[in-house]
Amino acid sequence: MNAPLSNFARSGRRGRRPVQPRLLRSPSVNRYAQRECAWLRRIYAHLALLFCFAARADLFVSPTGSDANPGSKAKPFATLEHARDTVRDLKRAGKVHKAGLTVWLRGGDFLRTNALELTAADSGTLNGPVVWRAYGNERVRLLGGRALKGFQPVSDAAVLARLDEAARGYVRQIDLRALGITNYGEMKSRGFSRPTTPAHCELFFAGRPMTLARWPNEGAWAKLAGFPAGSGKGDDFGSEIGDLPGGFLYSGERPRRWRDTSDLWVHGFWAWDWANSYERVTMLDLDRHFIKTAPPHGLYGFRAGQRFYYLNLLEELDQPGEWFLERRTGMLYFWPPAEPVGRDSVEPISERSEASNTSVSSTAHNPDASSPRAPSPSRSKVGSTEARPTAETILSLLDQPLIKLTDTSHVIVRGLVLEATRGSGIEISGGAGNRIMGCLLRNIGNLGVTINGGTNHGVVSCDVFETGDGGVSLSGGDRQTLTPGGHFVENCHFQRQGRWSRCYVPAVGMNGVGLRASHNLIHDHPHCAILFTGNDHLIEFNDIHHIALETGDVGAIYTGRDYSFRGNRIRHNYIHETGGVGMGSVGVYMDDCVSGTEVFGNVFHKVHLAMFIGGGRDHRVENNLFVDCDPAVDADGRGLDPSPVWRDMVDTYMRRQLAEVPSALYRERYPALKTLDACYGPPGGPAVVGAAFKGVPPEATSLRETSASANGWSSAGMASPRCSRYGTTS
Ligand SMILES: [Ca+2]
Repeated sequence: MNAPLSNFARSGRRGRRPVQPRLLRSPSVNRYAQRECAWLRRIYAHLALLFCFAARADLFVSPTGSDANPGSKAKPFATLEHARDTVRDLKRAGKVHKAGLTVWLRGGDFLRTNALELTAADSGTLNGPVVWRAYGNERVRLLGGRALKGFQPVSDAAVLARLDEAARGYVRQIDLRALGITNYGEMKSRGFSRPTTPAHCELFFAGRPMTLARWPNEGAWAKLAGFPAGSGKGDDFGSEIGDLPGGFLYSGERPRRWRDTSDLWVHGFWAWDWANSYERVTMLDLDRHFIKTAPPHGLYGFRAGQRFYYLNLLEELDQPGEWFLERRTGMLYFWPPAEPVGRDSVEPISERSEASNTSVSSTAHNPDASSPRAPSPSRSKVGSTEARPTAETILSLLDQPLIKLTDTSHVIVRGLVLEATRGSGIEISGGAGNRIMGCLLRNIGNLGVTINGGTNHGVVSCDVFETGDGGVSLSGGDRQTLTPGGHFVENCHFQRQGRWSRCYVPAVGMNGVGLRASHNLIHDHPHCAILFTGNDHLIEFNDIHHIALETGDVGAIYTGRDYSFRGNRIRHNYIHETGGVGMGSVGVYMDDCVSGTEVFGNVFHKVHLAMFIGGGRDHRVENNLFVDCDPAVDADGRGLDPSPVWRDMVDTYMRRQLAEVPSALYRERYPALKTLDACYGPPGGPAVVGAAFKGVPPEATSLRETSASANGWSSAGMASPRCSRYGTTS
């Protein structure tokens, strides 16, 4: 679980060093040098003029500046909004150089109480972007939270009596109301099939999220004892689960310790190891060992033996790193970790750079990764996440994105730290050609970056750590016309996504047409690394490991349930050492009859099931390397299975999905779709329905030129697949 980072995301070529003053030193005394230097001086003079002209419109902002200043380097503005408005004025006055304009952010924290909102009025041009960028190596942070200072020992005897004896000497308290903090956000039911909503306030210490006091402690689970007689229902797979409104039964007497359960929550994988949710407890019956949760309830039910834990309990604040907020009084209780920094705690960018005595060390200073390159396994000394401790304690407050771009084009956000919002780091909707480059986004309530619509936006060389939901979500392109969106995520490092929502909150999510995820390092995820829907996506050269750490029946790269998701390519990825609970994990998971994916040249190492084809057709699985996988490739024929759950899927759901895309265009682009006519009938009818419909066989998948060192490299479950070719094992 704690494997060393390969750090290939950091291993790209280094950016240019800034121009150093030594270039302008006095020339040496020899005549040749004097002539050369006279010539050079003329060049420098021209360059200086050029820089002067180019820099004329550049603006500077500093947390210690003033909006009464002219926005120069010597007299910077104070607020990002004033800089934005000044850029608008310059644009209107035609004073922006054709090569663009840079808003330089000087070092320090910009405390954000609202999103920095950019619109079409703030756009640059293709050759003249508007750049919002950290100055030099200075540490520039857009902070959505507030540093808490002044923790005191707990003195209230009633509170001490509620704390575990072992914790009493260590728990500290701070009065948030006295600090003027009264908006704590709402704890909401989050998880599988729940909407994305801003997080409640969260506590971060030394750059890492702390744990809301829980039982059992992190890494352990309680097991659901069952459900009341009479509340059971079928789970579609032959077993019985308890109806959600009917509540569930627990075992043991731990809840008898709790004095106040008015804001008690439970988090569990209630029926399946891939569907979790947080639920507020509305009834705790100590005698019946019975719990009821608040509506609206989730999708499934309560199954005996499934994992869950209790959270948000003062009495369970019993180890370093746990905290609890008494919302009625605004008193926050916290046991600070004795050793404040874990292995992956990350210092601010500038400190990392200073420590390594180089200006171009981290990804934040190496955003010029515009072309593909081979990953390197070497560990970058300067990119090391073995960080020096800081004891900063931050509570997230902002419930919006830190930066929001709406219909904005050709804006570059570069080299910033975005931290501690309850919402997402950056939201982009509409527009074209924006870049998020070399930023560190961490301790975010929702997602790092969301991109909805528009074209050709890119997230490049960013570190995205500790997000409550996903990492980067790309949505773009048009499935009705198969027009590509062109968004991409490249050379980024993702770790510990899904801190709160756990399932289906991938490091990279792609939805639409023609999107790309390449050269990313993704690890330490409870569920899947890359999840996509739609067409013509490219997923290549990603290094993915230690995913599915808390879930089962999940793929590192995952999609499913649509015969029209075609033209997707999964190439040259390295997927290794994946986790998996219960049913385990899959490397490339083509679920529920999804079809027509190219899986080429990937390396799978120590993945339970490397390549799974769940009933799909027309896949091309070629030239992959499987090492220590069990098995290498598995396929089934669920599209032919007559049981209702599968027959309904292909007869109702898949038929409807096919009807939602233009048939002629799709048949032209993906000719293999025509072979479905034998199952469903041709376009325009007559449709094959009712008893005549016999399901959809898993035909025409190509498996070849594949090497495997595994315990059996191909097996088949359910109805037997009819793959057209099989290679030989080696
Ligand atoms: Ca605890």
